[in-house]
Amino acid sequence: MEKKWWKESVVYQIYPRSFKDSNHDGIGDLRGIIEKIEYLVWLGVKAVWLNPVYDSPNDDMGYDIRDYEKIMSEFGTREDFDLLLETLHKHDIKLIMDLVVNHSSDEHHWFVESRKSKDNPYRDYYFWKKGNGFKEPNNWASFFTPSAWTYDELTEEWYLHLFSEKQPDLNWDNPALREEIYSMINRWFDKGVDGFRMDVINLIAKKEGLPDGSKPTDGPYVFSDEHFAMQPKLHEHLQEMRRRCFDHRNCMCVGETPFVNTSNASSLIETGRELDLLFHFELMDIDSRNGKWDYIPFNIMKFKKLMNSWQEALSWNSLFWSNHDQPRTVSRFGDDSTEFYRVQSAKMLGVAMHFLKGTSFVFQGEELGMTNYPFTKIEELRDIESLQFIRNATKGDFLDFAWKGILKKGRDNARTPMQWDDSLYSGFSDVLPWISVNPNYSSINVETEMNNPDSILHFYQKMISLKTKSEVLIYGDYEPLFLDNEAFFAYIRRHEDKQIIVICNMTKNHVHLDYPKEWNHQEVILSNYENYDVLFQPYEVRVINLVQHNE
Ligand code: ISL
Ligand code: CA
Repeated sequence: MEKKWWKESVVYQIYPRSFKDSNHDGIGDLRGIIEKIEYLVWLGVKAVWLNPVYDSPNDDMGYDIRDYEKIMSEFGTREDFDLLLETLHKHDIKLIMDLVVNHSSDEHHWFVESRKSKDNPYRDYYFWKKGNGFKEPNNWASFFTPSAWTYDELTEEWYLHLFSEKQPDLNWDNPALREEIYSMINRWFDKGVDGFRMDVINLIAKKEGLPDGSKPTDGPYVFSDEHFAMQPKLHEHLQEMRRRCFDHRNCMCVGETPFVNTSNASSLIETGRELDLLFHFELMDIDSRNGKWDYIPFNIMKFKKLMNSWQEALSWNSLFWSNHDQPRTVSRFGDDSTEFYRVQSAKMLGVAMHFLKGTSFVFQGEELGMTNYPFTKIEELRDIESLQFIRNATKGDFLDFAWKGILKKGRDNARTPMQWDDSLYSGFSDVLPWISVNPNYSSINVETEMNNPDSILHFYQKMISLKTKSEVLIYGDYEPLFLDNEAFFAYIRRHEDKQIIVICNMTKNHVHLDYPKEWNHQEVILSNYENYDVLFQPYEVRVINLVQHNE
């Protein structure tokens, strides 16, 4: 197994808008992050992934980039960025940037030009097409709006956008565009960044001719990933990008790749070595049926099967419970119904995921056991996806369904301000923040948890320290245990003559587990309880270091 820094690092994901406000405008910023670097050092993370910090009109919170080489003015200046990078590096923390090149903002100068005329040199940087009569060129649905096309009167053509109409898709068939993107990436590398998280990178190649999607649908538009995800051309683009930007550097590129499964994932990261890591969506989709809003309860057996199949499919996985697009981990997969269960289940989940084989990503606030937000009115929402959804669900049953969906799955759950202490606005800012602070901040916050050795925060610190220092937990093989057991998620990690066993009771019940007697007198290196018995306590996690006795 090839050794790499990014295999030995736990990555901490920072959503800059909600991390720390340093200049009293209610918006998190780069100087705010610099103020908190000591915290990251204490936590033991070795890399930070920043959500987009580039100039943007913020239709989709920075995922609509107006200028790839300018810092968003709300977040600070180029000097602030340089200082952040320098300070992180001084503390031995790498910096991973977000790379959003499936689409740009409609305010990017490429698009401003492209829109001007059919023979503009930038026309072909995007997808422009004549309508099909008075209708869109094809029937594709977008992630955020009903249709993936918007009509532009000036040239009487439509442009493609898989996301909002302010996020036109870039045309990767255009070689000039690809050159611009590679140069931009290389300039960031030359400044010293250590890698990229590549937004919906497996959607950049579209099927030639942009044919209609053929999935069954009730409405006029259908989600046509068969024509825009994992297309053969994708591999050509990624291989070229790797040659031009990544190959000769000691960097890490992790692709965000919806619609990827255990059979096609290895074409991206093993055979082709196009990416180092990928974020698939199979766990994120585990509790829904027809699209993300159609919630079904989390099922332990399904979870076990899924995690096991990914551990077996890839030699190296990305390990994450949540991110800025997902609800809070403990509310979703754990139990925030009582304080006791919240604490115990958050600790158990932390180990269950992060001691698997792969690179761990911890989303800000996960280490505190931050929870979903009790949204009650539309005015509290900020996310374009939730807003579009709720506005289209104007009445009756559907409105009910929409609110339930938003409470369970809405992206704003992840985006409320980081809870630093129990002062007004949770120490995130001293003025009203851009999005409300979760009302539970007075008990769930860094300061309170720092003062409590039994907190989730201290547990995460220990867990991260074990994960980043143990050869077994980093490079060791994985093997599932008790696969048919309906309460426990358990596995063993093995490296040379060392073995570590992880046992997680994923239920709130006391459950009996018959395990080999010889494990009994072994060292428990991490647990959320103090006394160990064959009867496991609610959400108990037990990590056992198996010492081999040489006869
Ligand atoms: O969050 C989602 C809907 O619930 C996903 O479908 C999401 O849109 C998809 O995973 C792509 O996410 C990424 O690209 C989007 C951006 O809105 C997300 O924040 C980003 O993570 C468009 O750039
Ligand atoms: Ca600010």
